[in-house]
Amino acid sequence: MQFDYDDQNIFAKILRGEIPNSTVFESEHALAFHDIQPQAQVHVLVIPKGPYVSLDHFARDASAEEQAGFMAAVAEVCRITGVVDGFRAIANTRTHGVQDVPHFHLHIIGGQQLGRMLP
Ligand code: IU
Repeated sequence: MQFDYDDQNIFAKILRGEIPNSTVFESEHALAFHDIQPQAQVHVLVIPKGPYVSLDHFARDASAEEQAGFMAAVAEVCRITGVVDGFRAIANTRTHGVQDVPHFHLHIIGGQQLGRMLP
């Protein structure tokens, strides 16, 4: 599988500081910010700082340090947003997964009771 990263995607622009964001947490390897169209009381996107288009790209090609840094950011977002009663983590991927932005992002959705979600 060939992964071609487009550095003009909107999250790349956010990472370069060309577009503002509502930051929840930032570290060397990851940035987390509030989704501009929240689907629940908590809706945060966690993105790696490296150029990865999707979860499978990140899982295959990111270093162990980048992956650990990303997961640490997820833990920080869960702590900061206080989703102690649970949440949903979603990585929409490519066409079948209805991915709009081609920079890997994990949606952290919660802060309220969610419904069942299957196609
Ligand atoms: P996706 O289908 O998982 O690729 O959804 C992209 C998400 O990014 C979606 O929930 C948008 O509301 C969100 N988003 C954003 O937070 N800021 C932006 O500038 C843009 C999209 I464009």
